[in-house]
Amino acid sequence: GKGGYSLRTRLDSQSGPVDKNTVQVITVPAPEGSYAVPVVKGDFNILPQAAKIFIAEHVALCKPRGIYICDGSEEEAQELTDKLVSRGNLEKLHKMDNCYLARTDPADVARVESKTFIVTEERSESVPDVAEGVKGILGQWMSTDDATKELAIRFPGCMAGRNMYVLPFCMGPLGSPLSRIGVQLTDFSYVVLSMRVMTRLSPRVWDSIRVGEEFVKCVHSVGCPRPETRKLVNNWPCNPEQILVTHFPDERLIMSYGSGYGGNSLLGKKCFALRIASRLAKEEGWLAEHMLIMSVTNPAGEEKFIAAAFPSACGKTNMAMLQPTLPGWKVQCIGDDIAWMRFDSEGRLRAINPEAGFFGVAPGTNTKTNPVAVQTYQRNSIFTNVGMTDDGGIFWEGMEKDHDPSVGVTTWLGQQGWKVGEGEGKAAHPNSRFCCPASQCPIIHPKWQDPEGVVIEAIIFGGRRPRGVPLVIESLGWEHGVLMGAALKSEATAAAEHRGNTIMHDPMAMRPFMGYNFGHYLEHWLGLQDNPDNKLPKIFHVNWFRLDDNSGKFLWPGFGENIRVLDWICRRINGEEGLTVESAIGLLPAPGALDLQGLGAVDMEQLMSVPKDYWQEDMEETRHFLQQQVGRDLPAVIAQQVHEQSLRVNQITE
Ligand code: TSX
Ligand code: MN
Repeated sequence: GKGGYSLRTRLDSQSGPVDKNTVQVITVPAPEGSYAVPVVKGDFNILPQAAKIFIAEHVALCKPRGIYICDGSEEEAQELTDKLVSRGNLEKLHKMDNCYLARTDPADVARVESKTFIVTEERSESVPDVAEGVKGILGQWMSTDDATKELAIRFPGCMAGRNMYVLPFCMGPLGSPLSRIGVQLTDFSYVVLSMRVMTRLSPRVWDSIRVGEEFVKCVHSVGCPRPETRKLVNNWPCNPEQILVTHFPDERLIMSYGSGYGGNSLLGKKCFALRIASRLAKEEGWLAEHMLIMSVTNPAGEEKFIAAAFPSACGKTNMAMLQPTLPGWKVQCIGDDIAWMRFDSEGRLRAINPEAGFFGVAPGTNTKTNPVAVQTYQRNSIFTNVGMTDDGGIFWEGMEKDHDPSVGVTTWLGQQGWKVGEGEGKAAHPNSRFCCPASQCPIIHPKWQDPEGVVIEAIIFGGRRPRGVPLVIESLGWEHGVLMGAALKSEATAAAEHRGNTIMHDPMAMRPFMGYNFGHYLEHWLGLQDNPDNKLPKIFHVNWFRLDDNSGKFLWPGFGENIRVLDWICRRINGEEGLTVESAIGLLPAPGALDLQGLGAVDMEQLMSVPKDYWQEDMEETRHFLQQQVGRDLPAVIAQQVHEQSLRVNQITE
């Protein structure tokens, strides 16, 4: 294809009907001539031609010893689980119901942003035109030639001695017009089991391909051909020195090598549902966003659907499963990580959750911070890099109050006899995960699989901002709201490669997940207002993390009390008057407009204040950031919004 990563392979169509269930491949030119690889499960012959070609090309490239065509069934999952248990890859958690623990090689514990690339003909398609000498943080581009070279030193023969698993999957409800299909090839059955939780893994996808539906091609290898040259740690196959995650948006292709971990290996999630999908969405006029989707119902029974984008370590999953403290209110969850949204023929913004499970950060999750998640992962779940209690339960940092301290823990590194308060180091890796089916969530919304999606009436951006940023701000309009998203920043997380307590930019919470030039992305968002039929949702910014300037304590109790902010947002959607006061940075709740009944003392004056000196500096920093990182690709409308907000901030009288 167009500048693509092309394999000189084709299916052997001359050899007549294939009666043996094998994948016949001919490499062109043929170093080894024609050969066949046994299909150890499933029937290759009945697959649609486009899938056969994709598989055969990559069989010829990766040289697996067998092909295992997955059907997503329970029996299949049991077979693969048993095999992983017998090899010591998975450990059964006897205290729980059908739950397993995986320990990775400690060198393979997170997404690797530095090895993640978007590959296009032109650099400017993938990343903004940054200022000379500036390192862009909004994604990385690799040329087609370089990518072809890098893949050519990794993929040939990379699955030798291993099975190639073939996963037909759907992102979003099967049959929804908002959904997309993919086929992932992988040589690690842990990935199969995780993809079975996180996506709709179903042979029905073959039928869609047969009638011509486009599918995203996902190729994943841990990069450990047999016989192994590198000694496995924890029996976890990976090749950390050679990790490379490449996306070819023009070809709807993802090639990921060297890592078995989450975002590097479950290609339906970040690679497909965000990076590739954001490109598809741009081409086709929709949105693929790093957002939770929730519904909020007030005591009168009025329901609203909200999407919200938060950088990591802001409690996005907790928010998606919030337990309201105000009587009569109800929150239901549609998704905790990704939203695909499109305006329908009546101009309503329809959203689906493309995923089928939650792949959440474990540490910090407990019966106080997220009782709903705790219930969700009690069965049929896979835990990665958490601690294991001596009675076959799970343990991680933040779970101390849910745990009997006399029970010993085996740490994620396999160290036995670790005890709370005594043990050296941590029980769980800070980026350890639970992976559980969304269907088990006790507050999953009845419409979570509705093919039409749900109607989004508000978009919330949020960050972890210890200083200067009020609890909640409503944007002055769509363009100002897009600026709020573009200027999103948050106190940095320990989960990623970046560390420390600095405030980092994470525009739209999409910094690690942009599939194309962020300037073009902003243009796309702005362009949504050009269709007069579109009912644009209101845009808000929230900050649960502001600290008291004197005591250093959190000014806002957060968690279930956040329903008070959602209540105000719902009333704003209804157009209720008298709820706001104008400020330099947007509309704030008018005194008395937030329902604070039953809350202890909250210093609302400090919580809502807009300090002039802080915001003058912040606007200057934002202007600098956008100029440096988006440069000439920054839409004039956004530059103008920055300019106007700066003028308003300069006029603050304190
Ligand atoms: O998830 C959080 N949310 C959203 C919940 C719906 N967290 C945890 C973030 C880490 C991933 C929060 N932490 C929230 C919040 O609203 N707020 C805070 C800060 C905070 C922490 C503790 C207390 C109050 C605020 N109070 C006590 O510990 C008693
Ligand atoms: Mn996420």
